[in-house]
Amino acid sequence: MIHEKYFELAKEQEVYLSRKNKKSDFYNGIYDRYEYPVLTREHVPLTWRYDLNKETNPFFMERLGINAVMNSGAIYMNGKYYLVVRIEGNDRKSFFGVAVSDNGVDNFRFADRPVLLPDTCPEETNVYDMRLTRHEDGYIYGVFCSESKDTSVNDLSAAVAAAGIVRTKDLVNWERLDNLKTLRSPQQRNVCLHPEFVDGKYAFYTRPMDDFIETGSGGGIGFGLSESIEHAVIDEERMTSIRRYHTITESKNGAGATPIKTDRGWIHIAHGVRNTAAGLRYVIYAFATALDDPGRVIAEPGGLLIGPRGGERVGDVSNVVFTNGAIVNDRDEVFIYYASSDTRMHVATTTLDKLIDYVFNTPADALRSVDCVKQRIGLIDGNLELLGKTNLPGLRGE
Ligand code: BGC
Ligand code: BMA
Repeated sequence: MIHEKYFELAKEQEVYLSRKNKKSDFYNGIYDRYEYPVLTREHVPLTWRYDLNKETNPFFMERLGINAVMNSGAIYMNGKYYLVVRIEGNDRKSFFGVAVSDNGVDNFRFADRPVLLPDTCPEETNVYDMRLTRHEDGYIYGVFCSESKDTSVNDLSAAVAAAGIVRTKDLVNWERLDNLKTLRSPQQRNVCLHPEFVDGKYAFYTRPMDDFIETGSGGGIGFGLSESIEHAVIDEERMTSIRRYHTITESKNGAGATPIKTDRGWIHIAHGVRNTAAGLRYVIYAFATALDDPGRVIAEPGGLLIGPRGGERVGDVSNVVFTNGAIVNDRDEVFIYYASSDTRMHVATTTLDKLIDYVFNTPADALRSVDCVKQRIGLIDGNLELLGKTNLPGLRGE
């Protein structure tokens, strides 16, 4: 017999899922933010969490709770917006779930069941953060972090991060391929497959790391080619967007959404990390690479594109925004899906024109305070001239 509480919760959940989202009053001219998150743990079907049977679950308890919903890959298919999101159980293990919406900003619904990846990697403990790439070879690829225990050292928390690769045509049937091998980097996280062949090869954005947390000598987001996708191997990784002292990428950076092709270049929406007394702070930034060489940076606006604001700052891993998926729809509208504080998913929307303008016309980081002030005074002087004033009111020395 179905527990009566189920019907009550199902009704409440339906109200929550069908709530209309609206743009918030945040303004920067670059993108819009939204009032509500697009996916939270409350979106996860009740059937994934509760045993509905009154005989076996008389108190209607969550038997397998969900802790968080975050860091999703994204793809536009048949006019709909699909997210392959990282779902973290109360047991700290993550897995992937597919959710779909008609408009990309609300009413996301999960498929009946989460994704069950082929179990080809017995040592793998956790999987997360899938980047989806519609490749010109005809497949949709998912590249994700595959984490295993590092048994070579006597440290319970030591782990190894590698890039797992799956492919699908329908987001239902998934074929698992070999993990990516990078011959010169012991660990990899935040790997993303480029949508097109480069010199006839599969091209990956990588994030070379010396160990599980520290990128060490890894200087930033790498780029490397592989002959095969079934047994992907990268020998040399060259650097694209690099980490720099006293910028938003000082501690780490990594590829985010699959690059977006535009007339001016490939636009990348990535993440940068700096260390603070309150722990690592993750923000989202953007850069562009050349159409004829997607590993070469041709524009990099200074500073962050999206930083954690208000309630976004609070969660399991506070002070984090993180993206691994964006969608451009058939009207050239852009949907940047990002998670806040490893807890919930949001969307920021813009257009391709605005994104191009942002990436190519925002000044680069001048790297030193004095040069940054000069940059800003240049902006102010232009404005004052336009306004017909030569100095600020009250400071004219009159
Ligand atoms: C967590 C990730 C995190 C990584 C590095 C993993 O165990 O699941 O969310 O990014 O550690 O801190
Ligand atoms: C990482 C990522 C994410 C996560 C972030 C903050 O290194 O791979 O999974 O959002 O840390 O915890």
